[in-house]
Amino acid sequence: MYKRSYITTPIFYPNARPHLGHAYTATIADILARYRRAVGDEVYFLTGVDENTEKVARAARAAGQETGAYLNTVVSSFKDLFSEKKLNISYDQFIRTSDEKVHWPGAQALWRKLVEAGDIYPSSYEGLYCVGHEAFVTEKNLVGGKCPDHNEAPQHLKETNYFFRLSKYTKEIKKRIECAELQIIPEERKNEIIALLERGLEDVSFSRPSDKVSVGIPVPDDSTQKMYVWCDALTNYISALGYGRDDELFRKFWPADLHIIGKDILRFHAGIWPGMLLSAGLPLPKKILVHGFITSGGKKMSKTLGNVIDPDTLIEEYGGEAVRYFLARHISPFEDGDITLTRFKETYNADLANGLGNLVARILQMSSQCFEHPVDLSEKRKPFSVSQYIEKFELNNALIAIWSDMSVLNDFIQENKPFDVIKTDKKKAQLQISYLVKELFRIAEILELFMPETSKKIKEAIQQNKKPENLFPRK
Ligand code: ME8
Repeated sequence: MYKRSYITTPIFYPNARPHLGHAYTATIADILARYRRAVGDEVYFLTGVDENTEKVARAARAAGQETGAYLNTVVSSFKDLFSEKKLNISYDQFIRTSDEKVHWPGAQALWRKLVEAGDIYPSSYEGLYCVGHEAFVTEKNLVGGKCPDHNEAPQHLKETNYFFRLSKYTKEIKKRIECAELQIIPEERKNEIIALLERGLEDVSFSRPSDKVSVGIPVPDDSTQKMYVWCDALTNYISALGYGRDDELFRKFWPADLHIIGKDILRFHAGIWPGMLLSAGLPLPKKILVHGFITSGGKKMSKTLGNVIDPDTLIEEYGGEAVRYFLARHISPFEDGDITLTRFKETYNADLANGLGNLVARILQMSSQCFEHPVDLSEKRKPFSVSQYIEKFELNNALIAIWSDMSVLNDFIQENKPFDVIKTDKKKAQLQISYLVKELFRIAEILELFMPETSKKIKEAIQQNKKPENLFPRK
């Protein structure tokens, strides 16, 4: 059935170059967007960066640069990583929240809606603020006086700002999640947010005094305050579609089918965001897919901890397609997954160099020997055989299924030895080899979601009936 499908990633903090965690979210979002396009949906795929934050301003100061210039450099490195020559992320829009024309009108329009609903009120606040999290924290979140995730003591804040009446929406959000109008995937994450909602959501501070923060969107009608960065950031999902300015895309694509996020930002997306939308009288997103964390050598990979694997290092050595493959196949979308350089190399050699690369070379070698013209591919092919997995977001299982189809072809070659049959019975060899070529073409079509360039090269080689360049040289 024809559908419109709006898919988003979080907007990433450009306070440093992108790391493998960002690459992971963008890659699985891209695979799901390609899948929806392949089944005929009209897709709008959004990604971008979260710029109006103290983290970024601080990083710019540390680099001795002006914030705008610093942002342009880091944002280019995100765009470069997502470009066709690297991860090939097929987004329709890359939003920057510093963009006063694209993003700010939507953020301010939504703010006004919350005010109209009577859900914004001034109050004084005293508490602890962790810049790493860009969120208020409590004593019980700390270990030895420091935030354990960022290894830094929080700031002590005492100020007057605006609050959002989130507590009012606790019941309604819980109801919508329980009846799956807003689906949280997987179940474990749904239970986590339900437990939080059962304890009740508290009102949240939604602005900061302008003189205390160096960046931020001005609160409408009060120049002494700037929006709290999460209030600003969450709005990107609708401002990108033109909410608050030209809302044609908004009317077409909202509500989102799928927000893809990491588990660290679940409460913002399944608590604050639905609260804001309910307050504004807007429909809630349909699904939130919450993935785990990539660890390296068993530890969370984070800019602050310094154990980051730079995706560019892997791409330079193995290519963007291999990185996409590893992330989709070897990191479960629902749990934490570990990566080390050794494991990456082993996988590359086993699955891609010896596996896919070798199979393609063998089949096309035989086909170019046996046929003068390319094999006829016009007959109707089987529908997408991995839909059952992808619909459930089991990208790893989809790839396991494809590799098991490939081993069927390898077994077939092993048993029937078409390369020998050619010498004695050309007709029989042609039947065997055309079966192999057609199956390989079908596999290449499915691989388009995971490794678009490789898929294209395999299909072209089949259509030209010639052995392709070595797709995955052994390392
Ligand atoms: O939280 N493993 O931005 P952020 C897997 N700007 N994924 C990871 C990861 C890891 N080790 N580290 C990060 C923010 N991610 C806010 C979001 S949205 C309105 C605002 C991925 O740069 C994962 O998707 O810290 C996580 O949720 C996101 O990057 C956080 O990126």
